[in-house]
Amino acid sequence: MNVHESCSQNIHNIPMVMRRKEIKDYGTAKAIEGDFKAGQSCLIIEDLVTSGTSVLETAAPLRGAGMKVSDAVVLIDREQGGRENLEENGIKLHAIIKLTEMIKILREKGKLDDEMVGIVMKFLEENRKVAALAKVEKPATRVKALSFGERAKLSKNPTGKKLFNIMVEKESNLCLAADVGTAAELLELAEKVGPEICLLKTHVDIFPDFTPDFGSKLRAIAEKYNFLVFEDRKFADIGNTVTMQYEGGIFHILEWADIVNAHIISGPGIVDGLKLKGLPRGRGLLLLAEMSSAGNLAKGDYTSAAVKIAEDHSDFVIGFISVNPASWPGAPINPSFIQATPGVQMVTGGDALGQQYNTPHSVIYDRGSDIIIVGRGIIKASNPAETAREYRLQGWNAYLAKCT
Ligand code: 5BU
Repeated sequence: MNVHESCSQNIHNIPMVMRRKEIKDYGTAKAIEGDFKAGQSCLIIEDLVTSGTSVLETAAPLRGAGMKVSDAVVLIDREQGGRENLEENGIKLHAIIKLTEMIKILREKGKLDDEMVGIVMKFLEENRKVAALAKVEKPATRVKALSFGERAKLSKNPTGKKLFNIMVEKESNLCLAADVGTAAELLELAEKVGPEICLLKTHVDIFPDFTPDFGSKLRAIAEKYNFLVFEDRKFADIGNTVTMQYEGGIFHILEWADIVNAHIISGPGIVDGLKLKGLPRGRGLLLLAEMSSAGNLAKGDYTSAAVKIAEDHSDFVIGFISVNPASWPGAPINPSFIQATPGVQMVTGGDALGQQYNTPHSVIYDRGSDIIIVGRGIIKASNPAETAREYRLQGWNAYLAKCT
């Protein structure tokens, strides 16, 4: 159940709209039935909220149509992170009753025994999906961000343009970091998650079962679901060497990856080298301006140097791997560049080897990025496709909030 509003007259004469659930492409006005104008406020009504995904799914097309969404009323709050996730996306949750309150009442009335109360409470505790609130300085005044559609026109590179356009078409700024154990698993995962993503990121050198037809198989899936392929190769050598690494070896990355990335540690010659091979094929390059791992050295002057090199090669460089582009000197950076950020999960934190995580909303809204790159948050989930949808909605809502 989503927005439970009908277009018909109601007794209080409050105008109502309804989201058509069956329309997938809710970029079109038809996704919302009813009489409304951009700028009007819309209250979302739901029966129950769990992680908040369903409310966000409703908020996205409403906000996309220019309506303000700041509140949602639900009958039951299952207390599994919905309140916090919605709050992070600018929506205040008003619940008639919380699940724990219901359980308490049912216990008092003798409808539940202690054992069942224990089971339910344990389940709730173990299934809480709370996105911790962003701990980033928020700018005092915020300039309305340009839309991806407007930015597509500014990009000088065909792959950059295409990526912006795919994001608009699919309402997705989600990149899947498909770091699974085998190439076969990756292809299977791409089929499942394909509808939710604008970009699929590979580390092709981790696959024991790589075969020369891997690239064409992945590209066929990418075409079917309209996403681009990004090999996270992180080239770092001199220009001459990277031309060979890009084109040759076992992997022939140039053949199948729309996008690759490079460190700038070796200077601008690396971009010249990659461009020599990539530009005639219409490929694009992301420069590593920042990294997500603790103690990394990509900051300050290094980040500024990456921006300068990108400006000098804006026909081939489509943007950056970044963590907090809103904090860079001269921010906001030239909007033709795409910012893609790894280190994203629903909960802030990290792993045992230095990875650091921020939430989708924090990355897109507070830190000024465009694309969330999510790996283990999706691939380790029990249902990767469903989880990818949740990330897509969180990422997209944060983008919409920036544009209004
Ligand atoms: P994770 O499972 O969501 O932590 O995966 C993150 C992915 O992004 C993984 O493939 C990394 O190699 C990649 N990554 C990163 O985590 N941090 C960086 O600064 C860069 C890439 Br660049």
